Formats: sequence, C-alpha cells, structure tokens
Amino acid sequence: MGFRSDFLWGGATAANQYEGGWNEGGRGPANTDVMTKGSKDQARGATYTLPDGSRHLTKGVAVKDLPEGARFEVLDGYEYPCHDAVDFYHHYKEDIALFAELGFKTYRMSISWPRIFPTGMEKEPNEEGLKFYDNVFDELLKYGIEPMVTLHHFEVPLELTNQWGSWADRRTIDCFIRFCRTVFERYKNKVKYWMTFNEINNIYFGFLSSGVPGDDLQTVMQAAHPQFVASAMAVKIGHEINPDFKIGCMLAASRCTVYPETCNPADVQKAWEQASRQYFFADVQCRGYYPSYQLKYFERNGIHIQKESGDDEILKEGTVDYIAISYYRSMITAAPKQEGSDPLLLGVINPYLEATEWGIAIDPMGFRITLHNLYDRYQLPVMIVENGIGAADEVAEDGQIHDPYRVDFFRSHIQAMKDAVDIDGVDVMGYTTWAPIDIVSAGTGEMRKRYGFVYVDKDDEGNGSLKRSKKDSFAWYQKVIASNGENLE
Ligand code: P53
Repeated sequence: MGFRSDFLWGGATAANQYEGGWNEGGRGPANTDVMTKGSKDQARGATYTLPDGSRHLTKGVAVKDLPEGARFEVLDGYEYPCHDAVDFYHHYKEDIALFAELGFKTYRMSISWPRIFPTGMEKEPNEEGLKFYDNVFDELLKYGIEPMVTLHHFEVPLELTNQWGSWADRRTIDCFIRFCRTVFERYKNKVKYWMTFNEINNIYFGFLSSGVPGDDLQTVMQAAHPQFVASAMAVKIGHEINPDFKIGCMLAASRCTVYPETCNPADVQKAWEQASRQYFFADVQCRGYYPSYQLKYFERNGIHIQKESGDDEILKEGTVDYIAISYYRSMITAAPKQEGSDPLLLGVINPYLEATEWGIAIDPMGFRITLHNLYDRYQLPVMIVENGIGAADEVAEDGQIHDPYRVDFFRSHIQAMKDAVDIDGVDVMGYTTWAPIDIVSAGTGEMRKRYGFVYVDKDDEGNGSLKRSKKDSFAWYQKVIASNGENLE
C-alpha cells in the first residue's frame, strides 16, 4: 500500500515564467516575451507592429485576424512580465538549495528553446545557453535531485512566429528536432526524464502555448499535426541517443475532467464529447494514430489535416513511455438548451465545490477519477507534473506567510492520488507541484496569483527585492516528502 519507494516527489516550473534573463547570455526573444500583463478580468495580449510603423496589442492571447505584414515585437511602454520573471537565471543556486531542503527527489523545469537557438534557425547552438543548463543540472545532481525536462513549455523563438507562423508551418519541425538532438546529446548523462510538449491540448490557446498567430479550428488543428510528428521524432531520436531515457507526452487533464450539468443523457453525451476533444491529443501520442472519433469530428467540421507521406509511420514509431499531466480543476458542460446558447459553460459554478478567487473549482475527487481514466485508457505510468493552487498570499504582521488553504488543497489532492493508487490500482510515478516557488502566471501574467511554498518579494508592478522566504506550507510539504506521502497531517 502507499506510494512506490522510488516515488518522484518534487516541484515544477517553466523557463518563460521563472527564469528571466530574457536578453542575457545570447538568448533570443520568444513568443512569451511579447505578451503583456493581464489580470483575472483582463486577458493578456501580444504586441506587434505593421509595415506603416503603427503599434498594436492583440485582444487576448488567441490571436485573431492578424493584419498582413504584422511583426510581433517588444515595444516601449508595455509591461512584459516574463522578461525578468523572478530571475532564476541569477538565483538558481539559492532556489535549488531550497528545493533540496524540501527534500525534492525530482525537479521539473523547461529548457528555453531560444536560449539554445536564439532565432530557432541557427545551425549551431548558443554555447552560453547550454552552459547555463549544465550549471543548473550539476547543481541539482549535487543534491541528488533528478532533473525532469520539458522540451517545449509554451516558448518558441519569436523569429519562427514572425517568419512562418511557428507550428502553423511544418518547417518548424526541423528546427525543433535540431534543438532536441542538441540537448539530448549534451545532457544525456545528466537528464533521464523528458517530456515533449507541455499541455499539448492547450494548443487551443494558439499564440500563448505555441506561438501560432491564429485561433480558428482549422489553423489550430493543423498546427497540432507538426507537433505530433515532432514529438514522435523526438521520442525515437531520444531513445537512440540513450535507451534509458523516459520520454512522455503532457496533457492538461483538467480539460478532460468534464461533468454533465445534469443526468440528462444529452448533457452526459455533451460532456463525453468535450472530453474526447482533449483525450484525442494523448491518444495520438500514446497509441500512435489519430482515433476514429476525431477523424469523424474533422470530417463533420470541414477540417482538413495536411499530412506528408511517412507521418503515420513516425507517429506509430514514436509513442511515449509515460503520460504526464497537469490537473487543477474540473469543469461542467451541458447540451445547448436552445439554438445558439453557449455549450461551454465554463463560467458555471459547480454547487458541490468551492472555487478559488480566480474561479477555479477545487476538486480532489475529480483528480482521482481522471487518474483512473487515463491509466485505464493507456496502461502507461502516470506522472503528475502540475497540481497546485494560485492564491493572493500576503505577508502577515508577524512577517510570515500563512497559507493554510494551500496545505488543505495539497492534502486533499495527495489523498485523492493515494486513493487512485490504493483503491483503483493506478501506476503513479511521481508528483511535482505547480509551482514550488512564486512565479509569473501563464494565464494572466500576474505575480499576485501565487503557487509557491516559497514566497518571492515581487509585485504586479514589478517592484520588490526578489527575496525568497518560506511560507507555512513549506514545512508541511517537507514532512509529506520525508514520509513518502504517509504523513498528511
Ligand atoms: P496560471 C491555464 C492558462 C494557461 C496555462 O496556470 C495553463 C492553464 C491551466 O491549464 O496551464 C498550466 O499560471 C501551465 C503552466 C501554468 C499553470 O497551468 O495561469 O502548464 O505554465 O502556469 C497555471 O495560473
């Protein structure tokens, strides 16, 4: 009973939200560097210029109807929270020491693609960028922390977006594979666990997740195809470089946790259909082919996926070793009650659940259900690489940060994960929280939406000393790891 003895406890971050140093060490700009700050009521945008010299900001991150000749650029007068983030680039030793103190067995991070290939198109990598990650991995290994690396966490060299719309064009595959090959070779004796595309089903966000300037279904679904091919190629090449590599896919599993609003079979059918739109992505990467239900969906909606000969074989040969997921919430849907009503009732509050200030339903039972579903569906080990609660923590009068809500969140979710293991027999490899230290929010660009066990002194206006301090939840998670998940008191 309980978790495996080699259970991978830890925390997870992404370079674009954590690292900073956006124009240091030869790094090139990324899609995430032209994204401005938003809030829970206002979406982030991306800045661009037109050939006439005019300056613009997109409405939201799913970029619509971009004018001819638009070029994404960093412009004066806008705030770009990812540029400095919380400066892991200069604080990595201090931060990794804190992760070691927490007792981490693993630390999930991403490599910033434009730090290695500044425009994505160079033939030779940027040595200074490679050296930085050597330093980070060496520091982790010094404490016996196993690095786990995401190859593509929302970050694409901006030049690829400006030249050919990033993943909307399959030439991006070659650039990405050059990057993968470079880091696999370089770090083959330091890194064993890899995953290809973070939350591949969030390609629906287009620009934010993949640098794709467009959000219509045809563009987005077509852009997913080169990612599937690139992911399968990376799995195959990685295994050739080191047969011990474990390479996974990564699915935003909250999007599969869709409940019908009522027990009306029409609602149940709708919920199942919506979850299928998400499972599809893991199906391709775990089974090696497009599932029949998705082909029918494409047909019904007039979506045509352009493939090249050989793609189907590549997908078959590059299935993943494990399935990594993020899980934050569950969702509700219902069949349209009348013509034209919104079938995606994301705004509907589940009356049985509490929600965070950002409207995220807190649902540990949903976590267990989804783990069970995924394991049944693929029979592959499941690695939870993101789970956590964003909250507006405050420094109290005693100078401490008291975050009992975070402890409650993790206690209930770790208990649910334990139930998935003990009651449902799910093979869970490990669990990394999002995020062990406060970093920039991907969805809103805020600092105020904090996830860490470690508080970072920086506010939404960019003020603060960047000083790190432990919240109350720090000691709690330390105890959880030390007891291999037995002590959740
Ligand atoms: P934040 C929503 C929006 C953007 C990215 O989200 C997301 C989600 C939730 O599925 O996915 C992941 O920072 C992502 C992380 C992100 C985390 O959720 O908006 O992999 O990069 O930070 C949390 O609160």
